[in-house]
Amino acid sequence: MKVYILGGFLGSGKTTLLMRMATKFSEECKKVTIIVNEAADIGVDGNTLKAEGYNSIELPNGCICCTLASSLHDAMENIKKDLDPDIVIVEPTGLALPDQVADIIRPTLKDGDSEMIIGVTDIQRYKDLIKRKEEFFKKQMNGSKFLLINKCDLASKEDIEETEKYLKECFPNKDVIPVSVKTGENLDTLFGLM
Ligand SMILES: Nc1nc2c(ncn2[C@@H]2O[C@H](COP(=O)(O)OP(=O)(O)O)[C@@H](O)[C@H]2O)c(=O)[nH]1
Ligand SMILES: [Mg+2]
Repeated sequence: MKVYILGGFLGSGKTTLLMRMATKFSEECKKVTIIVNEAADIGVDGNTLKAEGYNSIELPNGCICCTLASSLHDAMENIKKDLDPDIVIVEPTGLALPDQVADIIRPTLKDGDSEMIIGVTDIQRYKDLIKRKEEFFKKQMNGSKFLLINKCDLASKEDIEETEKYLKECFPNKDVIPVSVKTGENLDTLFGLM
């Protein structure tokens, strides 16, 4: 079982990426389970995911990295026991710290299971949100295996390069991948790293 945790601000593209990933894994005949913690987020909810045919678990009214930690832990144990999927995709809220989510999930994993955090940044909000909330942003991206610069379909080449440079300075050891999870641009590179 592989667990993917999607980290990033509200609106950065986590749900859109989640749907891309779920589609890709399903096409490979892998069994996918999804955990969403929408709280106040708008996007895909548990009912929509069920309608699409995915096993999904919704943990609303709190944050899975803090107040709902035990719910997340229990949900993971039940998923393992009852469904035993190949893939679990977890979308926390935009305020969650993904490495805390990973810390909660890790003790529920068995031999051969693994978890990976994928950091999603929104290039359109790089100049305002990311810069203004730099400290939180860095904490949020800290545990990621690699970083996506999302919504590149909306940005100029110069803006992409500037954002890439900034992220590489902040996180010298991480791959930084410009993508558009909406148009599918460069998603093959991303899937190659997963
Ligand atoms: N143009 C463009 N829009 C995107 C992209 N990814 C997400 N969006 C849009 O951004 C909004 C927020 O996306 P969502 O996946 O819900 O973000 P979340 O809050 O992180 O789950 C939606 O209207 C998406 O259609 C992208 O790569 N390009
Ligand atoms: Mg969402």
